[in-house]
Amino acid sequence: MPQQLTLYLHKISPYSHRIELALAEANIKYKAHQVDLFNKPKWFAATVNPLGKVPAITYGGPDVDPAEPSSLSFKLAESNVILQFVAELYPESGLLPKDPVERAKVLFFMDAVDRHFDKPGNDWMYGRTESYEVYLKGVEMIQGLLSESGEFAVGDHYTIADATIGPLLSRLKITCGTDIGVFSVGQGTKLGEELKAPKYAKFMKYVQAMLERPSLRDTNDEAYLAEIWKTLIPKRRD
Ligand SMILES: N[C@@H](CCC(=O)N[C@@H](CS)C(=O)NCC(=O)O)C(=O)O
Repeated sequence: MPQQLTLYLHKISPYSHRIELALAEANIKYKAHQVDLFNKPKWFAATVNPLGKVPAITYGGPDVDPAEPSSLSFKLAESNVILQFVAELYPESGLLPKDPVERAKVLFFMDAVDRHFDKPGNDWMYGRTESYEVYLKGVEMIQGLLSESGEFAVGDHYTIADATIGPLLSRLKITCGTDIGVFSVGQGTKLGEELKAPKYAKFMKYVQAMLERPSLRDTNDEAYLAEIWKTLIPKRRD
């Protein structure tokens, strides 16, 4: 009997979305519990993740109401750490290859996504950097790491490397399509146009392949995200 697995998440969180994707791709049964990040219940930091952030999971212990987590379950946070844990729990899922070199490629890709794609993307979107140049450099780096066919991040099937970047790709699409961000008007749209250059063709083909996968397609509420971004992301001052 597999042990209980509960995922604490929020719809706005790309890091939560990473775990949803991996669990869906591996067809793993779990309970999902939305944590209201705008009015966080006290029990969440007290009993699940002291940092109060999602995603977090509980694993094992008795099968309880997620709002009353058991002290007997294992608690884990940090999306990439959770992804690796889930992949190790279900080795037959292929989410993390057995071969040490392929495995290292997956872990390296995940690290590169956080350092060179997610961070500069957020810095630009929230007005901490003036231009999207560093973000575009990140796109080039990620493109260089993609598997030869460009269908998957690593090798010839879905791994946790794809789950790490998937939610960020759907959010990139929203930024380019809606121009929402703390940047000069038109910069989001301009980035979208730049990404159509042949130079980024392999990356864009990969983006398309990921967006079309049922795991992402069925959990991707672009309209909701765009609406909530409009209320949460301040407009540029000039
Ligand atoms: N590095 C963490 C980031 C998690 C994170 O920042 N989660 C945000 C939502 S996207 C959160 O829970 N924020 C609530 C808060 O900080 O109070 C991960 O990869 O899991």
